[in-house]
Amino acid sequence: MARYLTMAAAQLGPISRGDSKASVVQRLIALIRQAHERAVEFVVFPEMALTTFFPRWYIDDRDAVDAYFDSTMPSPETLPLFEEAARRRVGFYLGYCERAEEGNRIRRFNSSVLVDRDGKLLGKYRKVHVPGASENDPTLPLQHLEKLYFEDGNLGFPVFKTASATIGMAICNDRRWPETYRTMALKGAEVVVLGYNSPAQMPDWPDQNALRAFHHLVCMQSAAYQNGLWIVASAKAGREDGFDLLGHSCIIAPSGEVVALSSTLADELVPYRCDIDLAPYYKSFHDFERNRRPDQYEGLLAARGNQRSRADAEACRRYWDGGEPA
Ligand code: CDT
Repeated sequence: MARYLTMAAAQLGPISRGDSKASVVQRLIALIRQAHERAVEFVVFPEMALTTFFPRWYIDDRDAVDAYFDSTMPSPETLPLFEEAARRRVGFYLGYCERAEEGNRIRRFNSSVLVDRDGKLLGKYRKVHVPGASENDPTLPLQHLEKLYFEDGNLGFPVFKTASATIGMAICNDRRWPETYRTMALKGAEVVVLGYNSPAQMPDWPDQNALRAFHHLVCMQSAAYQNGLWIVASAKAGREDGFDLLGHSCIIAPSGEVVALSSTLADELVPYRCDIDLAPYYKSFHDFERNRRPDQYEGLLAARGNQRSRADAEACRRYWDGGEPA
């Protein structure tokens, strides 16, 4: 019997710096209600779905930045979202900023959670490919200081077997890396869900501006086909605190085709009834077990590139310990 799962990207328009988390949660709840009305069973919210994308600024006030983070999920502010989603039987992926106590110290990650249709937390993911810089450079028209505020994710790429499909998570920049998808596909993922905050323009690399949407789609379309995956990708979109974010929230089939695409830069539900069995169908075409040649892939797991630079790690620790900026 065919397995169908109706999923939706739950795109968000801009969230400004002054917006409370409680007000954003009301927008998320509105999207959950719409999903329920349209028979959607699982929605994907963006990366850092509760706040503005603050890494675009160097912010000296650490307490103000810390207020963007949550130590528990559900947190007091997001509990109404979890309750409403469970009442409506809509599962979800939610990106948020995680404050965790580990090894006797506080650590901060760019994270996401997967929640089933009963409101039960299935698992957590911490962004592996943290992009940008750790040094404040006020001369730049647009900064991207994720490496200052977040440590690298340390949970790998877990996948979660649900009643409808095996699902893995990624966050924004992870979608540009083939290793993200292949790691999860080898663990049996049939669906990869991800949220993003991607600048619509690159002021210091303007010849890329016209290609922003193309690059966003091309990496996911090829990954979906090469790994036999459904991909649901959800944007924080539109002009946020004076900076433009890419829209193009989408659902991509294991054939590589874009089967649903957002048409606005605002809060928008982008649903599609997905035939999950297309995933094993495309996987059987590639037949990893028979045709992969790991003996010929020397270097793929070499240490090169997989160590966060000492300077980035120190800048992040110094920032949160309250020392002078780099
Ligand atoms: N949020 C996020 O990961 N954004 C990155 C931009 C990196 S530009 C230094 C992205 O891949 O869209």
